[in-house]
Amino acid sequence: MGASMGKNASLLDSLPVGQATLHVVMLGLDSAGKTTALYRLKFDQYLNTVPTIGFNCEKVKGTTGKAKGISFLVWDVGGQEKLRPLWKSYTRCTDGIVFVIDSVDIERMEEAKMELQRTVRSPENAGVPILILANKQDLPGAKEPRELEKLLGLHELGGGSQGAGHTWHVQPACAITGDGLHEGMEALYEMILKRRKLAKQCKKKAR
Ligand SMILES: Nc1nc2c(ncn2[C@@H]2O[C@H](COP(=O)(O)OP(=O)(O)OP(=O)(O)O)[C@@H](O)[C@H]2O)c(=O)[nH]1
Ligand SMILES: [Mg+2]
Repeated sequence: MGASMGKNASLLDSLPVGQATLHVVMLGLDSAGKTTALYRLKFDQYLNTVPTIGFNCEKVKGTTGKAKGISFLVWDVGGQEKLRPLWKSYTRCTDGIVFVIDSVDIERMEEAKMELQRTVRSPENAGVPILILANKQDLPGAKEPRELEKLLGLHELGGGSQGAGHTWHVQPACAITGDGLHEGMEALYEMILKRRKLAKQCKKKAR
């Protein structure tokens, strides 16, 4: 993470986390479960969804671990093919990206990988922490996180979950029941925190 972050760290990166609302963008192929996850996080219940044309936006509070009480402004962007070119206007200056995967949609896993890699490799998103939400774990045949790491080429992102390049974390989840969602937000928060700490250190060194 360090190398790419130093160049792109914004002023926001040096602010203490917890005093401001963190901006998070939720992306992923259509029907991956983004809106279901957003409403589950926001209202703590299952709400029926329709395909998102445009976006939904909700303020969500962290409930677990270090993220408890932290506010996240979550932008849930429509995932249909014709809407994907719009993703980059939402990821501009975001603190973190949640990429939602339908863990049983093997047929479109390569497509999901392509979109994820495109998003992550965009220079504007350099160093932005990525939470991969391995959704629909309640369904038979759901791929496990380790398998998804391989299928999505996460190790190609530069250094793995702890090393140089992007920091990422794969969180198994079920948006219908809410299992894993808050744990995922906590993991994302910790990655954001780590990134900001590093940005601060880089600035100190540069002085
Ligand atoms: N079994 C199961 N179904 C889920 C889960 N999460 C979402 N779904 C279902 O998947 C379908 C699509 O969910 P959405 O949340 O609308 O998907 P989306 O990613 O927002 O799709 P777009 O808005 O088109 O990008 C709905 O029928 C949900 O009920 C899950 O964890 N398990
Ligand atoms: Mg949606």
